[in-house]
Amino acid sequence: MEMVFRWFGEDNDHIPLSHIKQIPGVKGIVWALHHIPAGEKWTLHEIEKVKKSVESSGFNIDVVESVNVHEDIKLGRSTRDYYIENYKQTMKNLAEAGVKVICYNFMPVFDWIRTELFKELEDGSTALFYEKAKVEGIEPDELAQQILKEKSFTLPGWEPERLAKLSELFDAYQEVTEEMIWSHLKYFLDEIIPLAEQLDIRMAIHPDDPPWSVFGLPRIITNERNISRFLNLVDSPNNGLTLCSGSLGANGENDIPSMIHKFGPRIHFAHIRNLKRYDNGDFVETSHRTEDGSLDIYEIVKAYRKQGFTGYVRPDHGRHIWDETCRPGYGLYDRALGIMYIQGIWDSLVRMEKESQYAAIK
Ligand code: CS2
Ligand code: MN
Repeated sequence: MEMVFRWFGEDNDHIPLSHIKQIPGVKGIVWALHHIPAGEKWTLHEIEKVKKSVESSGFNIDVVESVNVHEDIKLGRSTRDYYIENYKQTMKNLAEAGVKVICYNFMPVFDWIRTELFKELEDGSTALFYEKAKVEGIEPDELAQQILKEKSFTLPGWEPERLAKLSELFDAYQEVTEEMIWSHLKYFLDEIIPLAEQLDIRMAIHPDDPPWSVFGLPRIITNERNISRFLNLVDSPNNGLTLCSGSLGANGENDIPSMIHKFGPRIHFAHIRNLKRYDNGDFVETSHRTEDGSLDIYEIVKAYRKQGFTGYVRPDHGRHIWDETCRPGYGLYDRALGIMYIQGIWDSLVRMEKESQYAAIK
């Protein structure tokens, strides 16, 4: 397991790399060119700039999250080939710079969805919250307005160019069924996975967050059965997963440790976080600690250890604590606590294995 930390860039993140360096065990920065709209090429020149600052701070740039997929590709429009060519060029440039894993998603229109970004928890910290009834009773653009009223940060997944075209996009998806999304995804994979094999890049799709249909939009990367189907669309080790415990775990029927065992070597990137599910379908993000949420983070880390997981892992989101002013989910403090919890479990599992081997020899 290699610990990495998401960082939004020199001008776009309040956390300096030197502070990330003080979190024990972090080897790499998860990054992206956030200013480049989906569908446009990432030039080698722009990539090299990030590489320089990240590497000079003592981190690797092995993991990118995300190279976003243009809506025309998801919609299967005739213009998709143009955007796929751009995507391939970006992959080539990233490979040239030394990138190993590209995280992306295939969610129509929206990336993740929440109804509140700073919901107060019992201990006075705040966290991302999803209220089912609210999503069911609101128009998507109204929710977007509410979410974005706090203008002090940019939100990945809620980029202005995406929101500017909201109603046009909703119209375009009217006729698009889940089966059509599957076939558009297959078309995309047939194009990019052979190139990923040549370049030695591992593609890692992120599950849909939350893992169910929202606003009537089709969503397919939602459960074990669908993930198996996804992996078989193109059965190559380079066609893999970002296994996000918090995204999939919003549905209590998703058994994350069992997925880790089932998909083992196809998981290239692990997102680990906890959340608390309520009976009415709401959920709130919590600290990583098993006792604080509905997911058994101990069992999740144990499943990775048993799989001999050597991929990348990040703490995904954290709460906002100690009065930190930060981008929702992406503060320094709680993600650092999450890292220490994950590493604490991992290290004690390693020690227990050694001790039992030692006992067996004696
Ligand atoms: C992330 C997603 O910030 C987040 O909530 O989990 O935006 C994630 O980066 C993308 O879905 C991955 O493509
Ligand atoms: Mn995630």
